[in-house]
Amino acid sequence: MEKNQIIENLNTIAQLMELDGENPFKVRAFLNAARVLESEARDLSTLVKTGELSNLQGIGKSLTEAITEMVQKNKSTPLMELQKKFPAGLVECLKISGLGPKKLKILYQELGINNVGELEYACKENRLLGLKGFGLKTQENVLKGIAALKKFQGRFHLDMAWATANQIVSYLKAQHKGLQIEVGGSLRRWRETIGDIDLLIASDSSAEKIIRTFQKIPEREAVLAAGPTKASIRLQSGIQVDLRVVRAEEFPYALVYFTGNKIHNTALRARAKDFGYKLNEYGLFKGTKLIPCKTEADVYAALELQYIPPELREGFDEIEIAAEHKIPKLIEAEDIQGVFHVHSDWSDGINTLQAMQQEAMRLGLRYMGQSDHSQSATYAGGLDETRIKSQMTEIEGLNKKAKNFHIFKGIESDILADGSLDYTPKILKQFEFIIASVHSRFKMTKSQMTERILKAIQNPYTRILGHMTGRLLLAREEYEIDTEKIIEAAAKNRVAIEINANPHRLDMDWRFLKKAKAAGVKFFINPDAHSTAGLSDTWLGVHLARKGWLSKEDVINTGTLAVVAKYLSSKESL
Ligand code: DGT
Ligand code: CA
Ligand code: CA
Ligand code: ZN
Repeated sequence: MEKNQIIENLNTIAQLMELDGENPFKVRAFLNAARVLESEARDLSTLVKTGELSNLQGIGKSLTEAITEMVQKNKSTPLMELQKKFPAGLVECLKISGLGPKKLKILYQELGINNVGELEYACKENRLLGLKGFGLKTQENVLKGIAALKKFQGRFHLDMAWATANQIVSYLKAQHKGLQIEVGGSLRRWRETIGDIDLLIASDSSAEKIIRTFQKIPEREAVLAAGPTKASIRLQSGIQVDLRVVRAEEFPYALVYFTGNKIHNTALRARAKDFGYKLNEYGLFKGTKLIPCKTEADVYAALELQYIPPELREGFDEIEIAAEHKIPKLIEAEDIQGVFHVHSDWSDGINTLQAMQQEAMRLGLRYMGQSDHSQSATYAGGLDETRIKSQMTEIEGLNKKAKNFHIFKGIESDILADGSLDYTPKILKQFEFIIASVHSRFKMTKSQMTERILKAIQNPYTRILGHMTGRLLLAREEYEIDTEKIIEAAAKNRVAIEINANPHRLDMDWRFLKKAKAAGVKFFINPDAHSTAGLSDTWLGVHLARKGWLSKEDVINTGTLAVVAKYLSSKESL
């Protein structure tokens, strides 16, 4: 084993020992040994052979053994033993700068954090704030440390990718007035996670100048490739950006080419071939003659297809359906009239109810469904009966004062392990709506978890099923469930399914929306906001709904206040 690796292992052993509650002297001995080796110029294997190792300052019997094993056998028993005691993901958390083993131990024990993704999500939900020795500053530092670590992970959340893309587009437009530029690739298709950002520019004469500007963007970390019409850079955040410049005439064809996924694009080229054409990024040709198109819609029309919105270009059945001109009018951002699933500082949000109300009004919304956590969610400041009453009084006061805006009184009730909701019926019936969500005990078998959720759906008080699969994108796999059974039960019991628009969730998965719609399910697009800023995630959810082929009519919170109020009171009286 190389010396550098040995030093790293000694440090890791020390950190894991501390996590394990080992005697501080022993921990320090390992840290000290790592430092001694760093400043030791002589060859380690020689020191081992001659027995000189144990003469070094502070290197006693157990350290001599540990180092000798690494040098001679290329492994470390103490390290392996310690690693067995903790989830691998937790060990990974030790790499987060600014987060030492002492703090990590608290997070592991108090919040059940198992990996970096869970930790990031816990920060976003302000879970750290209630812990002893933690504050807003620590939470921010942990998030910064995670961002640094994730640079090397390879995929990125949708919100971060869009923020980055918009920033680059503004930068380029500021330097090149009137620039025609579009985002392409998975980002334009609004995939839930993004590999890299693809940008497409139309320019007949300034390609090289634009490429030069692009390479000079202040956030760059490295230029990976650069030619006369294309370039790739990596930003400090770790995300890669591919830029391509085409002639103005080629732009619509190139945009089609750089937006659809491979399956969609291949099917499109095959269709062009059936028409006796050839389609590529430079144009649609009959022989050598270009079939003129000014827009993407023209390209689709030339292939006798209805325009296919980017979100649908995933290579399922969109081309067949476009050929029959049967793609429905998809939901749009302006259709949203209000939001449900909002947290405040009554539980784990960071803003007051009033601040959430003001922000929702500023966003042009007409109503908000307040749903803090229920009593079992002690980690999130869940509400007991007394606090529910006080919150309801506050909401009534806010409602009296606000014209043209209404807060519905609700709760996000934990679905307990046995499938029941988190309060007695006497309390449950005081709410105007209940979102039922799983927040604990994720590791059940598929049939147990399905039964648990089915029972919650059958509960007459449940109106919305929250973040159905429990996935945390790039962090935690979804729990296993029988999706079809759940969809069927939701339709039958008139329980709406949430499209959770939080960029870490985007759950239920858009791939099942079409099926759920066909079964008769209705949806809510919910921000699951834990701060005023979080309310705007709603519009990410709109694009995910579009990916699932949903229209305005499928989504309850596109209705007016009166319609939604009627919907909420219309289920069999309880
Ligand atoms: P990503 O970046 O992994 O999230 O996914 P995409 O879909 O953005 O993939 P990317 O960046 O490799 O490609 C960008 C776009 O260009 C994507 O819409 C597919 C298209 N594309 C790239 N290379 C080819 C190709 O060789 N053939 C075809 N038909 N399309 C391609
Ligand atoms: Ca891409
Ligand atoms: Ca790319
Ligand atoms: Zn939740």
